[in-house]
Amino acid sequence: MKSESDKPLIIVGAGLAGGLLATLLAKRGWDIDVYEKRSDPRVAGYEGGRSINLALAERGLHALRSAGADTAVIDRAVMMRGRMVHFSDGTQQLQRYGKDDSEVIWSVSRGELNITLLNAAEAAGARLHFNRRLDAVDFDGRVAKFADDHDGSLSEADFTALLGADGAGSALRMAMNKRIDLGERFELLGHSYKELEIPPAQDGDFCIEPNALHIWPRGNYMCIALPNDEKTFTVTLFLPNEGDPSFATVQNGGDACALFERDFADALPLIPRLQQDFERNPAGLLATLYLDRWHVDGRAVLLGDAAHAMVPFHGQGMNCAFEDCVALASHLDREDDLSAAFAAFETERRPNAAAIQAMALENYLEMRSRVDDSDYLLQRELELQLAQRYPDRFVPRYTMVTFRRLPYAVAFERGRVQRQLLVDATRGHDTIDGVDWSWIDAEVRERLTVLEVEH
Ligand code: FAD
Ligand code: 8RB
Repeated sequence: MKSESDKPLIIVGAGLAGGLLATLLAKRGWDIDVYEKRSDPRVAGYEGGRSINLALAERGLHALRSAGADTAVIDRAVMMRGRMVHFSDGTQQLQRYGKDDSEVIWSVSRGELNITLLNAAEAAGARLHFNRRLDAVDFDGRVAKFADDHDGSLSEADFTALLGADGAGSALRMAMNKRIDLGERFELLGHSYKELEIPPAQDGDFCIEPNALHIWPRGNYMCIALPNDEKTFTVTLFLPNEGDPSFATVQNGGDACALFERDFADALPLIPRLQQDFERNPAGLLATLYLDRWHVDGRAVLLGDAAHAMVPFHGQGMNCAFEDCVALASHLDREDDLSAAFAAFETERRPNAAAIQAMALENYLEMRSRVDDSDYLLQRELELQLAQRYPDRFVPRYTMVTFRRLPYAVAFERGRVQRQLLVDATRGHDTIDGVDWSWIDAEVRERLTVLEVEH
């Protein structure tokens, strides 16, 4: 299908999904305008401010490949081979994510990634408009209204359809909701986060192991750190909103220092500006957004965080948003009209978004407490053995999510079967020596079909 009229498709938001979607669609010959509320980061410097990094995994990387933007991104990324777990007693342990360096995740700078995608979108023929905040939509007349937050001016644009890549606080979603009930539901996690920074060491090098995602699990809360290519780390402290410790009890820089002295003693000397970082940086809320509908006939559709914001604990928000872009572009190619394309996109992606949202919630518990729990370590040991014994049937859930591209919903369901099997097989055992292999073998063959490798 190609455009139904001479009006463009308008992408709202030139963030991560907006940049990639514009590239994919412009390359396929669609007439694309992108409207972004912020100024052009290539001119003004990135408005997001601090150097913030994201974990890029196979799903996101594959989507970048399909836009020809993968090498530019990987060139400046830092490889993360596994979790470096920092225990309370100060010891550390690297838990590898994959079988070798073909199964790693990448720490990338959000600002640089965004710029790479904007350049790719423009090179593909998309027109980018900055300082244009979507303000209102006339769905009948197919006119979008924008405000410039810098000079207060207003403008309008005609469209064939609106593609909403305007993030968790989507203005397009709000406008769609006025026309039809999208069934919007926000579920707050009850925990928030704060970003801190580990600068380079005196000699200019990384202070701690660069090729890992660092985790300080502390039961009901945790810290993580991801490397930046300028040899700093962005640390994120996750705490509950209530209780002790929480953002209710840890209120200022002094409280934060005391918390780190007690619970993150090995990290404290690495964060010289802990007090300032804590007081200057706002605490961010964490929530999951569920919608019953993602589109208004052939006039508007949502994707990425605008459709399904999730908690961060699987590092899949961007990866999932990028997968959405590839899926939407391919449905637009295949279907005869926009309405059918949007409906097919939603049917494909909504169950998968729900599955990664659920897995992201579960991974918080896994990261903050289960990584040093003995039942869990026993199950993990058996899991690694089963993964070797049945490489095409028993694939750890983390691997299916992070290093494969099978639908998230399939990873979720197979993960459930596998977890049950691990719990049943290790029940009453302290080591894996006594497990009943013949029972396990039979269960695996019966309950886990051979998993094809995606191409
Ligand atoms: P965004 O990237 O948020 O883009 C939305 C864009 O729309 C923005 O440019 C915004 O300015 C613009 N906009 C908003 N409103 C309007 C309007 N009214 N009019 C016009 N434009 C508008 N994901 C991972 O996969 N791995 C990670 O490690 C990871 N780490 C993260 C770390 C942090 C600190 C945060 C906050 C998120 C992280 N995520 C991560 C999640 C990831 O950032 C999001 O899932 C992803 O950015 C979603 O892309 P998007 O394009 O839907 O939204
Ligand atoms: N959003 C990540 C993982 C899984 C790591 C593992 C977890 C920070 C906000 Cl919390 C988190 C992961 O299971 O060992 N991979 O990538 C990224 C994560 O947090 C990112 C940096 C983050 N996202 C609001 C803060």
